[in-house]
Amino acid sequence: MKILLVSANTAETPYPVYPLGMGIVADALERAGHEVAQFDFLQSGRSFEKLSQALAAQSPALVGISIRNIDNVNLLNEQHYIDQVRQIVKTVRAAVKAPVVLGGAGFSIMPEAILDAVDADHGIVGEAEASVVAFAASIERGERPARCIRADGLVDQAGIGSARYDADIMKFYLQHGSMAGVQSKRGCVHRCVYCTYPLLEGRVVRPRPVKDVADDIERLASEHQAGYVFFTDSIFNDDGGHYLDLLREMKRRKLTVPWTCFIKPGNIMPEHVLLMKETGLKAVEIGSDAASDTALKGMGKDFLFKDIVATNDVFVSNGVATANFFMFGGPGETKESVLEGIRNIVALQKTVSFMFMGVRILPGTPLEKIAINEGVIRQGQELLSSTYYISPAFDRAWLEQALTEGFKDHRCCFFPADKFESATKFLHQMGYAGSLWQLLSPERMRTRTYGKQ
Ligand code: B12
Repeated sequence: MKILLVSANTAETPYPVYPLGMGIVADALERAGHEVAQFDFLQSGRSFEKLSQALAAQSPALVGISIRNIDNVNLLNEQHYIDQVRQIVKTVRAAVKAPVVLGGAGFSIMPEAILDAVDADHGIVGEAEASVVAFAASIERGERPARCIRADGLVDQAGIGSARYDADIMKFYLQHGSMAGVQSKRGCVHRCVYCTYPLLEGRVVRPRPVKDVADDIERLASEHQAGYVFFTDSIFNDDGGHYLDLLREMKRRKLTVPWTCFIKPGNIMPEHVLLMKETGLKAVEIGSDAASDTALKGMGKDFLFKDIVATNDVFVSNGVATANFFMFGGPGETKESVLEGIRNIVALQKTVSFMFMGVRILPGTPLEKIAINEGVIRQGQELLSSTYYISPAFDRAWLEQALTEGFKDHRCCFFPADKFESATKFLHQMGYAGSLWQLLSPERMRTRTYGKQ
């Protein structure tokens, strides 16, 4: 059967991101014998006309739309992406009779609301390697599957797909500052109150076979000339240490393509950093998330601010660039903890810090319950239009003022977090890859940590 997959994501902040989920779905469907074409709406220049042309050229019997982002989770500069998906669905309907199925991380967070908002026929919640194949078979048999499909369970670790990286789409992303995405595991065991990762990926860590992951990296380097890899795992340094097995395999194969990842503060030893560096690590994004012990506790974190300091130090002292990301205004946050957090961040050595104000409330998270209990939202309130939690201990204006004042004289502290990105858009268009925050602190970067593709 002919299937057209469309990546609807057009977000360019902090940089355009290769549509990895669509690539994995494409691979699963092709292996099942379907003829699959991939269309990237950002690469097309957000052109509905080009989409209509692709539909006319392929005449698909099924159209799948990948929805990665609902919004940009930035209260101070809100961007919403679902209206654009509705336009994409409308364009598909005008061109072909094929049923439209939705999927993707953004979709899976609030499937029913998005199905209604964009008027699609079906949606598949969660990881789709197996479920999309069963769904396509059912469409091919002329059946009418359920509107919203939830897989019975998670795919096993060997079943986590490798993406069919499309050469033209990859070229576009590499030329526009993206890194090539590779996923090495799924699952999150932590209980951060605001986070959807356990809902999307399950609560048990499922590492992919290290051979498969290393093969992906080799393929990206040799076939796509990828000069920088991003491990898209929600946390790279899992507590079980599976990431060390992958690093050993990369070392055995002498893989040294520059790479970066998300790190959770807490369990990193100098020997781990050295192994990471030997395999190409250049920079890490530390998921610090809150800046005082009070705020960390309120966010459900199992580490303290001293662990953030130690993790930052172990990378920096070994020549790896770091960025830290913080949210202010979460549950339990007080005026005192905000001011303490600002002092803590300013004192954090040799790093770049990005600050967000307010915490996006997403369905199914503990934060949704907290917000209902505190009267911030109503039971059953729709959350598609972005809704943020700000601690009742202060008002929004006070928090914005405190953060603006607190960080205004600090070159490496960015509030709002996207302040830095307008400056880097130009560099991304020139083909410089990744989160260019490393450029900010050249004296901290003895090694070159970014590269023109
Ligand atoms: C890694 C990551 C990043 C990295 C990406 C690096 C890179 N080079 O790829 C960085 C740090 C850059 C980033 C940035 C942002 N991110 Co982010 N990111 C993630 C994360 C952790 C993993 C995404 C990923 O690649 N997963 C691996 C792929 C394979 O999985 P997948 O896409 O979900 O695909 C599977 C299924 O969804 C499904 N599927 C996918 N497509 C389709 C299509 C069809 C038809 C079907 C049936 C199924 C299907 O099948 C796939 C295989 O099983 C997710 C959270 C998560 N755990 O998913 C957030 C997440 C996607 N990000 C999110 C957001 C908001 C952002 C930002 C807007 C934040 C910001 N303000 O900067 C930006 C946007 C960037 C951009 N240009 O789009 C949100 C989106 C939800 C929302 N609120 O809108 C998520 C879900 C996190 C969250 N808050 O809950 N992100």
